[in-house]
Amino acid sequence: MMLNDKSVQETAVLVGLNADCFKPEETATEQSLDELEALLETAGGVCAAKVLQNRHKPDPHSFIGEGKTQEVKDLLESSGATLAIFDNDLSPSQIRALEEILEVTVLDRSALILDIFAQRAKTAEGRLQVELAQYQYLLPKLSGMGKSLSRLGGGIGTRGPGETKLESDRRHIREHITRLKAELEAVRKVRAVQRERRVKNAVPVVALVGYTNAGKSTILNRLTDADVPANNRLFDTLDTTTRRLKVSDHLEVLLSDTVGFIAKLPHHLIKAFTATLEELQYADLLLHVIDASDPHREGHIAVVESLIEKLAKPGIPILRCYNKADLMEDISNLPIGEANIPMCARSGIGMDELLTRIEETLATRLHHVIFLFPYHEAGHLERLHEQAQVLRTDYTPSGVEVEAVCSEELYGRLRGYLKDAES
Ligand SMILES: Nc1nc2c(ncn2[C@@H]2O[C@H](COP(=O)(O)OP(=O)(O)OP(=O)(O)O)[C@@H](O)[C@H]2O)c(=O)[nH]1
Ligand SMILES: [Mg+2]
Repeated sequence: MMLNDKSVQETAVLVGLNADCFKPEETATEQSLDELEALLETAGGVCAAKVLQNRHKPDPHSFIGEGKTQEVKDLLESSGATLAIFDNDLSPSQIRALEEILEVTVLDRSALILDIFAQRAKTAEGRLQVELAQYQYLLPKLSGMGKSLSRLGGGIGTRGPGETKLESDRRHIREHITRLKAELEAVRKVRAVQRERRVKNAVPVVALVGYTNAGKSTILNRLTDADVPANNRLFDTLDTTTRRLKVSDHLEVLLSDTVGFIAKLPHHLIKAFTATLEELQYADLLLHVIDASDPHREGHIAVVESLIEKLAKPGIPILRCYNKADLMEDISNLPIGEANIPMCARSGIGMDELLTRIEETLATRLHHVIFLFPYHEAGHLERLHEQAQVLRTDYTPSGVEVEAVCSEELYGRLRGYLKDAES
């Protein structure tokens, strides 16, 4: 057991402003403060107190108002907390003003999420994306930075670009951003080549999407031998993992796990993670994984759906996986309907149903057929191998018989060769 575990944990007071003039995604609520606490714990910190202030509009100087700032200051002093984390996005001048009054480091939700991503990023691509997001977040704030930049040592909000890097001038950071973008572009090119190969092989892509901690990685592990870590914490997965999945005897797909979503995801992160999230653009089917037992389920569904709308192909079919049904006392209030599947990924309940639904959904876009090509037209075989899934090839006296799963388009072009075309 680690003795000093507690001593390295940073304590923070969490603050949120609920202002009438804010848009819903800008405002803080009790629920978003609870989520901020979960984010803080994920980052390795401890919450000393949560303060929610209601105002008509933000105070031009102290954001939450003089009286409330004093209350936060008292809480900081009595608890010995060294951080004040705001649920709302703060401007550089707001951060500077608040740090002057509160005399501790002030962070906002975006900085905290970026910090978690910096801790979690494992692959080269993930690290590049997080670093890019951090620099893009920092750049406009640079001139206004007070304490946050001068903090020594590690701790929440300081991971990622190192202290010395932060002190260098804006031009240096701009150059660095350009370099990171170029490196990411190179990564994207490699992906594009891989994707082209997949398109040629006509393997449909199914992507798991959903709120963080909903159970996406658990489902991928259940269905394939991916062995992706699936822990009970936010943003466990940052990198896309793709595995082949045999859905049925005649359908194979690629199943991808993706980064989880959360309310108020910093737009720098979404932008920086385009390479990873691009996976959604090319998917043929989305599995929206939902923690059915979460009291804020409907809010989470709305957040994910609005991000799907931004990031995925319009009109893409979506199956909703109501996961963690085992944690619900009463599952009768789950929506019923073909696109909704109750399940418990941890024990495997509902997985067969999921496979059936995947097949049914994709089947309307795919044709499972048997062609018979006369030997002098066997050239079509090559095209089938390139653009469809060939399941069986038999050389019979009347020609080459090919059993395949192919797209609507290819089906249209080759339907004249269907074995049972007459019947
Ligand atoms: N009770 C219960 N727990 C589950 C179920 N499915 C997953 N979990 C747990 O929920 C937690 C999160 O699961 P993950 O699969 O890591 O979730 P994720 O959506 O990949 O999360 P991120 O990668 O962090 O976005 C883990 O502790 C899982 O064991 C389920 O059906 N029932
Ligand atoms: Mg995961």
